[in-house]
Amino acid sequence: MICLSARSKIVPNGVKITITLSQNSTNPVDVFSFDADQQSFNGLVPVWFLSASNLANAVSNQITWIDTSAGQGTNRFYATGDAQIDDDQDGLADAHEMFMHKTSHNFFDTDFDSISDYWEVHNMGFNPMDASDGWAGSDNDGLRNAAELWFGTDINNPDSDGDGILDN
Ligand SMILES: [Ca+2]
Ligand SMILES: [Ca+2]
Ligand SMILES: [Ca+2]
Ligand SMILES: [Ca+2]
Repeated sequence: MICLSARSKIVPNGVKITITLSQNSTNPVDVFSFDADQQSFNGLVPVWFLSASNLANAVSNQITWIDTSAGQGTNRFYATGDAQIDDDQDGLADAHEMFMHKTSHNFFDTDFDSISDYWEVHNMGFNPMDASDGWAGSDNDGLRNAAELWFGTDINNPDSDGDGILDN
């Protein structure tokens, strides 16, 4: 695990985030934020937003970024994460899984519906924490959505190749 530490400071045009990396890391960094209604911190429970991505670690081991969208009167929390570490190699960085998708960074298919977390999030618009979308058959051709992906057929077309025979 790469060690990161960050501190924030209010500057005239927003909030300046200064991230310090461990000496041996050259990986880019993502910044996540969460706006709380009250001044309470709910940790990883809420969905955090990706505020900045792939901030480059240039010469020193410090990265700075200014959040110009930080408004007065909001309680905005920040977190930083390594943009490349991906323990389960599903294509989603550990930090994205933890802060944004709430999926496991140890299982590439957190809900066990046979569709990887990455594919659910980026290609399908499915819920990576709910297996019912992968198991469903959207077009009633007798094939579950996960099987259609496996065979390369269309989940929304019962006869993907138009040969008059259903995909199953
Ligand atoms: Ca992952
Ligand atoms: Ca899945
Ligand atoms: Ca799913
Ligand atoms: Ca189909």
